[in-house]
Amino acid sequence: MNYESIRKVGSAAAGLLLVLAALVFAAPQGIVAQDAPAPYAKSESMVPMRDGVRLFTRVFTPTDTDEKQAILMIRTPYGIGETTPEQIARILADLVPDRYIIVQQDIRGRFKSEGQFVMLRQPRDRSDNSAIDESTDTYDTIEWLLKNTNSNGRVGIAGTSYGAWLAVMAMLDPHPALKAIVPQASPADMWIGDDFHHNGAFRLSYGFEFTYMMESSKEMTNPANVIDNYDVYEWYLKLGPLSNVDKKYLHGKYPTWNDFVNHPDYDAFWKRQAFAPWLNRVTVPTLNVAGWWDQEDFYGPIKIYELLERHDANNQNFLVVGPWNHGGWSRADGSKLGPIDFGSNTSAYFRDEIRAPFLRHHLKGAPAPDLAEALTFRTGRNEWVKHKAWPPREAIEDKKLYFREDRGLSFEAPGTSGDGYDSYISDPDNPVPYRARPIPLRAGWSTWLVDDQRFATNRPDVVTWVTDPLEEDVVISGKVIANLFASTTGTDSDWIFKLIDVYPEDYEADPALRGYQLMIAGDVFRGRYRNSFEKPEPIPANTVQLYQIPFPANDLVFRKGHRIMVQVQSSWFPVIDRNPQTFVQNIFKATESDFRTATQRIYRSGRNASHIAVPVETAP
Ligand code: PG9
Repeated sequence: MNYESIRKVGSAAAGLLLVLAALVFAAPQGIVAQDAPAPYAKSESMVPMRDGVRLFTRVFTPTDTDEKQAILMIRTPYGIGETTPEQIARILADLVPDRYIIVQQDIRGRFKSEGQFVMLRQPRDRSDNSAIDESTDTYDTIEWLLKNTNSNGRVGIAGTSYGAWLAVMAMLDPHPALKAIVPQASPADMWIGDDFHHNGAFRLSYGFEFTYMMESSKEMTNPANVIDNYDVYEWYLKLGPLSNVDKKYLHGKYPTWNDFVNHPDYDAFWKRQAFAPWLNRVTVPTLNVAGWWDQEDFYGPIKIYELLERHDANNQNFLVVGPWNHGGWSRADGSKLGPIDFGSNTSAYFRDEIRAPFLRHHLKGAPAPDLAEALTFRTGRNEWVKHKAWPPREAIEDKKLYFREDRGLSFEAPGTSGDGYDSYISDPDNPVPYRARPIPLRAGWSTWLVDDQRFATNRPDVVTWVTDPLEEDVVISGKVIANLFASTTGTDSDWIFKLIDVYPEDYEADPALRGYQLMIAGDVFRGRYRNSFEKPEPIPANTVQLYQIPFPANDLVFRKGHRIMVQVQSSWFPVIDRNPQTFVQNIFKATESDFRTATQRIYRSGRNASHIAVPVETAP
């Protein structure tokens, strides 16, 4: 698909959008092969929507058969480019044998399509008959395709990230011909856990760069136009408070940035954009796909699966989670992510054994594949595990892993008295980088979640607790929740929690991984929202408060001989904006003088025993 033109954008776009939806779904990246002549004829049309706006649409029709075929549709805001039949055949290689009619479309307001683009356009007001949204645009396109192609009357939609979100939107009021969707890493809630915020903390580098890239024009604009430091950490630090973004660069002209500024809290705007209010029935068989190390949208696919599952009386909703980054299921070789080896080609397995049979069944009438309710790749042991339910309910014991004295971590609870704590100073002028510096605009974004955390471990503003080497494997399967009892001398604070798998010093399987600190879960919580996401409150200074950081899902084995580590810190820059550490009503409007150093304490005994709640699988 359009990844050629995205490549031209280069820089952050290439990093942020490496796999971009553009690749949408199969796109085995990294295959450099001579394109063989492909059995597709290509045609392009401006397809009219109900309000008269026309969307640029390309249809690839199989030329080596006269039979009616199913339609596989891909919609994107990233531009469908100049794709040739040969390119589409290469990108969707695993689906070519099934001879789908393949349809690509630029969504409303993007690239060659007419109309106005709205970032994650909210579902329309159904009382207004003239209203449109992505659901109606998909409906109208399907209606046109049924009349203008030699189809068997069945349509599937797949996509990655924004393209996945569009696929989920299509199921809100589905066209009756829509028979299957495969959303891969769809966001579900941009304030709680996907691209733009996590638990109220703003994802600064992503939020700024994505907005600039998408809303400077109808096409993609390179953030390197404005980000001129090699080390983006330095650029964002020099930027100062968020209010400088408009003063220096965006000047109130970027709708998405304006939304960030005008909706700092979890208000009706974010709730209406999220999927929770809308996914109250399963209208179309859905294969939800997520990656354990997805640097953009991991919350989304798990949340969508869970929302649909509440209404899945006919067993049409499935979940697959693999050891992937954002789009990793599309890579030619899914046996590694960064330096971590998974022992088999996990992406090819997913494409060939899960996705293709799922689509073949629903779109071509092939026998139903034996799909597990939830299929997860259990890292550490490197095996696919079939679950009857997600999160799993059988053979699970809820345990607590406690922060202990001497920076220890243990399943043994501390005493019931005392007020032991560990402490650090958080300085907004010297925030903890989220990756080892320098942090270039281009490289490393797509794999930063598997970076070795040793660069952070010895910083004085990062506190680390670690177990002894494990005497036996510890299998964690389900939902992990960090429970931090913490105080600050300030009146607002961020709490970043990381759960880390520490490889043995004498790791023989791969000497390059000796002592490696692999993050297997990490997230931020903005302290002002501890009682309510809707109504932020100052934190009472020097008072212990409980902060809970839930993780969407985990399934892994901490191997015998490894150690389990946790880290807590109060900044993660510039992936997360700096908290002023002084309560202000709207951090997007904070000024330089609001930013203050704070002394943080993490408590670990008595009533304030910080711990992680972990679902541990008991031996079968
Ligand atoms: N993570 C990207 C995105 C999706 C939806 C909204 C904003 C950004 C993407 O890869 O498409």
